Amino acid sequence: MLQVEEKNTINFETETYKDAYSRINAIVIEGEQEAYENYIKLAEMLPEQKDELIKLSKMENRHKKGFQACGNNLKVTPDMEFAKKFFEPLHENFQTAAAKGNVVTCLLIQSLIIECFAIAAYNIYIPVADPFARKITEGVVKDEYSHLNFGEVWLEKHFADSKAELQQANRQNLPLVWKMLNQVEKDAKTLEMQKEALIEDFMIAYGEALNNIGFTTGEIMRMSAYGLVAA
Ligand code: PL3
Ligand code: FE2
Ligand code: FE2
Repeated sequence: MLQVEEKNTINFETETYKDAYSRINAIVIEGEQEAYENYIKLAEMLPEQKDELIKLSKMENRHKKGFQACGNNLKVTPDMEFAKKFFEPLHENFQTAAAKGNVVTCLLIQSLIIECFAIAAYNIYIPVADPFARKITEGVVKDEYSHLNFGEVWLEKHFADSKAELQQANRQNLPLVWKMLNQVEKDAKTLEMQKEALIEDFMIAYGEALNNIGFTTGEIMRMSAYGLVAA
């Protein structure tokens, strides 16, 4: 296949770009921080996988530092207050599930939903990123596939016992992803990232994950539709 180098005409120094970046960058930093905390929690909940999960949490901490450097590089101050609010509903659902010992729900929120969201966002961002951020994001997205894989492998192994909880957790949490996407749509567009592309990539990654875990195509379609119904 012929690869044509895409010409990047974005001016990363305009106030408009930097203003949008202050929120998107904060969302990503907060997302990596949440992921870091969530994997530490999961390590407590799954003592057999403790070492592996602590390793994943450390990767998330490195991702956070990488994205902080991206903001610094563009002389942007991330709006962390905005980002905290952005993640609050998903954060609350994870905390509630963890308090109840619902490890399946915790895995669905972190290793499926958040990781697929990150994979979609980072893949769409890479071609339109500034050269510094592109390098960092390329490294990060590789790790995110391995985090998604952790969730897939565990859930596939425990599929029979997890299926009902997964469907319930999907129904509760997928609509939150659409709400989050709607909130970020305008700023993402300023960074030349289209909402439709984000949705498409998210649904592909999420659908593939559900397939790998053991859901049938019909089940995946029904589970995907819940997000749309409540959007
Ligand atoms: C898990 O390892 C990390 C979780 C991060 C979640 C990021 C979600 C980002 C959604 C916002 C869309 C835009 C942009 C990306 C630019 C880097
Ligand atoms: Fe990450
Ligand atoms: Fe991750």
